[in-house]
Amino acid sequence: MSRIILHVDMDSFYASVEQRRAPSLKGLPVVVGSDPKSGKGRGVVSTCSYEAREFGIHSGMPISLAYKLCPDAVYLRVNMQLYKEVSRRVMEILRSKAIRFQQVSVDEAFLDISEEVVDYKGAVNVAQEIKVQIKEQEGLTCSIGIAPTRSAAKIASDLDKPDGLTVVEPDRVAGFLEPLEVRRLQGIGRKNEEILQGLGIRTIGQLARFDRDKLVDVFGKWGTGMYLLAQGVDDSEVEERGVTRSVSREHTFDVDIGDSIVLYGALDNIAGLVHKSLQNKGFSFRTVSVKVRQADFTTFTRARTLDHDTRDPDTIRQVSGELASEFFNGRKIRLLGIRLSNLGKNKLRQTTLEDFIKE
Ligand code: TTP
Ligand code: MG
Repeated sequence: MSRIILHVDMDSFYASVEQRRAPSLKGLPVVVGSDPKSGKGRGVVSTCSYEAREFGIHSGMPISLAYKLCPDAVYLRVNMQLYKEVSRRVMEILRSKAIRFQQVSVDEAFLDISEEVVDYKGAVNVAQEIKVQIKEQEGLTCSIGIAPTRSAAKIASDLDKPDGLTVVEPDRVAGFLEPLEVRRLQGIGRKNEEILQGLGIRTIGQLARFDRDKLVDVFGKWGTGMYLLAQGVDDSEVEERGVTRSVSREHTFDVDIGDSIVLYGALDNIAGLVHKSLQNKGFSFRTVSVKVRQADFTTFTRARTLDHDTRDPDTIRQVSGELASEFFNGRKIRLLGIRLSNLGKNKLRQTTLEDFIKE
């Protein structure tokens, strides 16, 4: 089942906070960073207002160059304590909207609202609510991307800044990514971009259609990673760090496998591994999901929720086997995975005989 993920990113964050604090700065080019020292400063620009961006100024640029481009801009030192306070309040608003929430920097966060809304229309309502609340409470604007994956949502939030809202419905992900430059994919920086250009790849669509094995030759494991991202495949989850919401294990076969006996055996192994990490963390579970990626990278997940909490390894084996069985039909499979979720919060557990044997 496809997910609904929001990526929220504040617009010109430090500069907007400064403009909010001193309304006389509204509409002016504001540069936040180190002291320009009349053009002799040696530090960099942290960020700048959209008015300053019109002069070509941007984050990371030497402050001396910014000064050359626009000496009349308002230059302010970084007031981290202030930005952190505002950030904390903004994140509180966001956290209240989703069970699955993850702050990834001072001004951005992911929300997986698959459980809070039923469709993308509902998601747009949530996004608009977020915008209104942040505007009313903090006087700031943000840009939001909505998509079925984290990586597409992040790219989407950046496309229509400031105060943007970009929605990418599940059946539109590939088409959405297709014309964009590869640089927009996370993990593809200037260096990788150059290498890809050498291969004749400029857009994400071109990358998605390129030969995967050749990418692996050039980039190693990351070749497969970027290939999948370009297809719009990204199953990374929105998870607050430090909070365990699920335990999972997966395995990619060295060669694609069609033999169901071998596949059931592999699934049993994975079940054993995932059970071990469940034990280490002291959780029980209620939901078992399996992930099956076929040789052509088509990926399926199937899940079943039990009517009771359990820690039983045989239940993991049995349920995952049943869930995966529809895919063990001779078709070649590249990857298998098992995830346990709906974890029991009570870490105190009954010791079973099996625990003595294993520990
Ligand atoms: P960003 O979200 O990358 O930038 P931004 O919010 O200023 O502008 P945009 O509207 O394009 O999102 O970063 C958030 C804050 O992090 C930014 O306000 C300042 C800080 N920052 C730095 O200090 N140095 C940097 O190089 C970058 C990119 C950001
Ligand atoms: Mg930002």
